[in-house]
Amino acid sequence: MSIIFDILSKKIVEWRKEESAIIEKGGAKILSQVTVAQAYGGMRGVASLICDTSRVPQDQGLIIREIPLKKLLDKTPEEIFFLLLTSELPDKNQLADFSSEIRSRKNVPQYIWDVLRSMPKDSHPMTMLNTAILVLQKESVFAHRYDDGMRKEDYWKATLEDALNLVAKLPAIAAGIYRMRFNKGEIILPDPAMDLTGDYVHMLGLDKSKKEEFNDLMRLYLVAHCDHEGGNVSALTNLTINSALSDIYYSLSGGFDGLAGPLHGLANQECLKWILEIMQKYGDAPSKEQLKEIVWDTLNSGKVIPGYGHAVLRVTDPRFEGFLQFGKNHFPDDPLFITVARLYEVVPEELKKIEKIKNPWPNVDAASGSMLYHYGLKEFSYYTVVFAVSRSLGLTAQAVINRAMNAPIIRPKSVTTYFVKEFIS
Ligand code: CMX
Repeated sequence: MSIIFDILSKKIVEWRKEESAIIEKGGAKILSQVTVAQAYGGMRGVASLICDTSRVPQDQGLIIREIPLKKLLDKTPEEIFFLLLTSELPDKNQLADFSSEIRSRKNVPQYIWDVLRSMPKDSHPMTMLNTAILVLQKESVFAHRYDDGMRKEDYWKATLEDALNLVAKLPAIAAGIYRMRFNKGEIILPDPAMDLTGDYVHMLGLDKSKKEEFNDLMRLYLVAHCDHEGGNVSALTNLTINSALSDIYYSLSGGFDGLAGPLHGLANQECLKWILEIMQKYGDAPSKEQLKEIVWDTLNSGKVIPGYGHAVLRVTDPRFEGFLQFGKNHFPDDPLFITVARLYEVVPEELKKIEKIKNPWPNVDAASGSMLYHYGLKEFSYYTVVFAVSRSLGLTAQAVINRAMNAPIIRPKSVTTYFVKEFIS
């Protein structure tokens, strides 16, 4: 059995003891209160969930297992997945073992390709991805072992099997969707000798010039989008579905249905679309004055500025900073990149003038799409799929941890407007 099962077996015993001690000592302490406005306002700011894989302080951005993202930007998706699962970065042996465990699980059953090929040609790539994950559900180790009467103690092991299988297969499925949906020729099958990033790039089959650079961008992309605590739309959906002991094929596909929304993961597609429209209107690299004009045209037409604002963050997203630095290092003269960087000089100052907007700063989606575009991945309806491949690391890790901790079914209480009217009178 792979090292990851051994490490987690030991850690989970400790984590369970720690949780019991916490609840015994401070279980009655009040973590958060909920105002009527918060109940109507998407529960914003209500601390009522435990998620140990990562946290997002509003003044710092993503911290994975107590390591700020800025210190992890040179890591690989395999290292990050190990960190999310275990709370520690792997040493050399652990990484080799973990990587080979993932590499051995890459094969995608033929029926997935058959189903994807039978979908309407204009299906959104996210619909194709979520369909593929759901169709793959029949492979769930958790579902089969549950049917066979698996003990509760072992739920996490079966969930980890599913997590490793899904994370290993998603790059092939995602790359296959790209090639089918955008008529790029035959799908390219996974290579068990390659790491997650290299294989994903290989299977996308893009122009091979600047291959090393694109490989590095993809590595950064897969690391930067991996997790963002437990309360965002996709994470909460994933955890809620999984809490019913629906396996992670069900929960991940449900979570990704949320990621497909324009206020969440689809914002990177929306953002690039918006920037390309600007460039079409004003020519390459519009001036600051022109950008200011377009920002107000967009706002006055009742639309949001994609890639700006956040439900939690109140500073520039460190993930945006990571991509901005990548662009500065590799293609500072690309007009698209110049526009992205110039928007960063313009948009926050304008959004600050609108009182209701709590965060005028860019989130990850303000830059990520332009990076993929630069290297020839120009079909921006595909960008949320790349986001999802990365986010599968965090969402599956969260599900494994919750099964390990025997997290109960999620069931907050709702109240009616009738109740609230009585309550405030
Ligand atoms: N442009 C215009 N208006 C904005 C705005 C933006 N970028 N960001 C916030 N606002 C508006 C909201 O629409 C809201 O208006 P109403 O009260 O009229 O509905 C008001 O400001 C208050 O919003 P908020 O409390 O600052 O932000 P929320 O927590 O409600 O929403 C988010 C957060 C991300 C949905 C919002 O900032 C937004 O729509 N941004 C643009 C889309 C985007 O980039 N999404 C990606 C986020 C990252 C991710 O999850 O992937």
